[in-house]
Amino acid sequence: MNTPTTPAPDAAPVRVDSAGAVRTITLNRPAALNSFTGAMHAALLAALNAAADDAQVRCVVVTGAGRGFCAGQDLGDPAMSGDHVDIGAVIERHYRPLALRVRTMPVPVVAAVNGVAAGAGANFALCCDFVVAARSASFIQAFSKIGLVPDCGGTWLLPRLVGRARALGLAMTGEKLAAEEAERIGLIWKCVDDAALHSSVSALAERLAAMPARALAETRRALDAAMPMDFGDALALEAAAQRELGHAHDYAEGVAAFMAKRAPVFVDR
Ligand code: T3D
Repeated sequence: MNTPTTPAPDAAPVRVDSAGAVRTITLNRPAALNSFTGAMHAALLAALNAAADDAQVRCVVVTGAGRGFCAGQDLGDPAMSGDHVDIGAVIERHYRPLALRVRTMPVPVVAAVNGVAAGAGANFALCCDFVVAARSASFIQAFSKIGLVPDCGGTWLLPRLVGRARALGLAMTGEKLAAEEAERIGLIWKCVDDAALHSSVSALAERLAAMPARALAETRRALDAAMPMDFGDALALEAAAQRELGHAHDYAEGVAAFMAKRAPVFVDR
């Protein structure tokens, strides 16, 4: 049973719920497919920061209220769109901090994509460590249709996830990609039946929450850092990471639990 940790009215742009060590953040502007306004950005970043700062939280899930996950920028928000708005400043103020926050969380982040994810909404999901999508969900790099380039990390993420040809194809055409196809080409972790989304994500989040969070965050950091490196530098990076983790509680606990044939209790973040 989820326990609300933020007594937010329904109109709040994000809802925050906790169940054990799993913190769920729900984008909550369903009438506009949870598209980003300045207020939603502020609330989302605050919720992510709060989860990062709370030692009890060991996995974060982000999802959308209603039939969509997130349709990207709210194109009707006068504060963030329109003729006289410096879009570069909007990206610097909102999307860059959001993407960096997700990619540096001390715990794993799972996107539960319940419906369409378009524009920055799609790339916000792809910033997460795991994307589990309902079969009826879809991913749209909608930027080209309004004369923009992929943002919220899309230019970096897409070619790394699916290769240059598919990245360019998706970004230039803005075609809708079904969740099943997104899984097939390696854009996302899993596509599941709509009715199974909640239970699949809960099971994954609980499993991740029981794992050594610090090692998982280091794994993300090391994989991302190794991408532009040559093999030798990546080996050195691995040695440095193992050196650090080898002094941490969770390594001792993991080995002790293995030897004693008991379940480990990981606490590091
Ligand atoms: O400042 C900047 O602009 C820079 C930042 C850029 C980052 C970006 O994300 S750029 C990309 C912005 N997003 C889009 O271009 C996507 C626009 N939306 C769509 O193409 C479609 O809505 C979808 C393909 C996502 C879903 O289509 P469908 O047919 O399922 O739903 P719908 O009827 O189009 O939308 C439902 C409602 O949500 C509708 O409102 P209404 O008519 O019922 O009152 C629609 O206007 C609203 N909505 C959907 N997307 C947005 C939106 N309202 C504002 N902004 C949106 N992005």
